[in-house]
Amino acid sequence: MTAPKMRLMHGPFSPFVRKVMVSAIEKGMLDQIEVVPTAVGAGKTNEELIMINPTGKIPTLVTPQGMAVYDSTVIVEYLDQVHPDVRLIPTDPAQRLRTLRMNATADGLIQAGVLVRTELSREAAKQWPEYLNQQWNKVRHCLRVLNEDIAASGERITLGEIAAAAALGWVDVRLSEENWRAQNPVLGQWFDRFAKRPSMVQSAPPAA
Ligand SMILES: N[C@@H](CCC(=O)N[C@@H](CS)C(=O)NCC(=O)O)C(=O)O
Repeated sequence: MTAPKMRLMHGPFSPFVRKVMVSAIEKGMLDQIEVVPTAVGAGKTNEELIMINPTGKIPTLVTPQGMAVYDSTVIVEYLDQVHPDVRLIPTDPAQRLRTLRMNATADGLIQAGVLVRTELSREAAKQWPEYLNQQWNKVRHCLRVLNEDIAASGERITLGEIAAAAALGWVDVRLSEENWRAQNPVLGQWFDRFAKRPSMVQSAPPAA
């Protein structure tokens, strides 16, 4: 009998889902996960999802024992617990802190970027320029810090690098007007290499 799988509530365009997918592939765990296409969208509650994850967001992972695990960072922590041989969140305190901080910077980049896109989607007269400017500043400072972190990082792949790559993949598609490589050349070169990894290629969003 085959072992029951984890179920991953998934959307192909979500950078947070991509973090989990890249992590699962890097850990060799993809065959333990059933991908469940899950619709989430502005202004519409997914009633089934919100019953198991009160934030109503993807990714959400349901363990074989039936526990809902969220958000993306906690899911990767769970994957590390299930398969500790290839850890993506190190146990060494200094490395762990560095990894989790980088992960937070990458998540913050996406969050500020989403607010930029939301603001830009309003008609021009209804936009709040100071707010837009504030969010663009966050995007640019997150990129600056990721550039510094990558310049200082070794060869090891952790959740920090995976989160950065998922965020940069999203920036390239959703904030394509931002020429971030010019300001952050180390990060740009690193990402262009990292994006060729099978885990990144396999988890790439479909072409629009
Ligand atoms: N902190 C969460 C963020 C997840 C997130 O924002 N997911 C988006 C898709 S990219 C979502 O589900 N949005 C639907 C909503 O907010 O209602 C994580 O790391 O998993």
